[in-house]
Amino acid sequence: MKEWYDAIQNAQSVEKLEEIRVSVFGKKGVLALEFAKMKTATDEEKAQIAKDLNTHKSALTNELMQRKITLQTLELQEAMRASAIDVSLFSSKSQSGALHPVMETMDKIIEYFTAMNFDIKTGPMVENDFYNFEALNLPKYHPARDMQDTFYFKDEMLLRTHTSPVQIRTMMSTKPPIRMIAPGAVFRRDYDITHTPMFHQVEGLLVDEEGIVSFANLKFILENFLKYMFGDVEVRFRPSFFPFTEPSAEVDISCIFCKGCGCRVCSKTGWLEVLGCGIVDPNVFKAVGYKNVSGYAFGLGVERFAMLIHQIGDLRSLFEGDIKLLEQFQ
Ligand code: 2NL
Repeated sequence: MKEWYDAIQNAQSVEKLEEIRVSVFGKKGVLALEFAKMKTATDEEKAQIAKDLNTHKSALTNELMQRKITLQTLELQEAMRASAIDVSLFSSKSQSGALHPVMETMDKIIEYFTAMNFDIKTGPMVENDFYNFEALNLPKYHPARDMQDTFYFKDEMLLRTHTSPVQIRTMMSTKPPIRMIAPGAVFRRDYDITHTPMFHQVEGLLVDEEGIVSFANLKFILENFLKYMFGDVEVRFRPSFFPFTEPSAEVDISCIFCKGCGCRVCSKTGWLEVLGCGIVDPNVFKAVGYKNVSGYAFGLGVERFAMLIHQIGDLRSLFEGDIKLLEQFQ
């Protein structure tokens, strides 16, 4: 029997131990064989054999159990060691996402106007003729309504061409005073290096009792805004025309590339056009049912700002989703 005690002690795996258990305790195992020998023994011998065998049986059972626990522990430790993660190993560089330059620019614009106490308002992109054109002093047959410029659905529905319908909706649902910006996507049928069929605008509107809002207020808020966005630049207001404002102005900054000396980007003028603005036309207030109020409004293209800030030449590259371009803005 000694050999079996040795075999148990020398077993190197739980699997091997199981083989030994079968060889000792199995139906045709050594214990069964030894017990079978009792048949031919005398009564005294039988008693002695049975006593010896039962002692071995419980001793071997005990040995097996002990060895099994030892081996299981060793095997668990080995499994844990094999599957352990070496935190000191070098890893390959992981990819991380980043904010799109248009959204980053949008966030900075929103940050300024939020600090100036403007509310942020949004509205539907699919609009109707009234909110997008009629209420903005763009009557039927106005050239801006041209099929060539606007994406139309049936029943006078369309994709908004500016975010002004958000201001119209806000005025029709709330009383003055109003101090808001409307950021969002707008749509026009245009596609070249400076135009894409979808782009983003931020428009602003301030309305208060008649006589309170002046062009000087508008000038202050926009001059301050452009210095916040572009740093130390000159700001210039040029008379212009929009159907929804009177008087109207376009706003230029001194060229951020040549500091006003004249280069390719500013077409040698030294100036870059960045926004449009004006005093809200009385016809707009009439359309929304406002009386005895005055206000100013402005609008800008977010992609144009992003292009100038990041020196991107072709507007279309902002929408191609090319990783090579986007990686540069991480
Ligand atoms: C531009 C010019 C502008 C407005 C937008 C506006 C809205 C209402 C009433 C009056 Cl509800 N005006 N918006 C006014 C002046 C200019 O945008 O060049 N945008 C890219």
